[in-house]
Amino acid sequence: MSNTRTQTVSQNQESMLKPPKRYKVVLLNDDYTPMDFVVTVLMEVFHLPHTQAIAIMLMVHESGRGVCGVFQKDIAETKCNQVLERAEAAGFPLRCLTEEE
Ligand code: TYC
Repeated sequence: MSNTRTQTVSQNQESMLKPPKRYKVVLLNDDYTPMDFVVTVLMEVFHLPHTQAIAIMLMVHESGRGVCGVFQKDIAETKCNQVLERAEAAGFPLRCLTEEE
């Protein structure tokens, strides 16, 4: 049985050896957000080229959801919040979430 100190040390060693968890930013479809708004958000928040932003938007439109990118946790959450803030500011019900890979 390990005491608190050895447990902390071994947890730290483990986190040093393992690659950090990665998180998908997932965009969800809705019936109201305009396609060009989604494309602009994808280009500006995820720095995607126009062709790729259109491809992801159409994937979400046709299948219900799509992955915008995969990042470390804090970056994924920041990008997700940026999408939600832009949608709310523009009055669109665009939804976005993060998911462990
Ligand atoms: N379904 C929307 C429309 O027809 C477009 C859309 C695409 C909305 C992707 C959200 O994440 C989304 N205007």
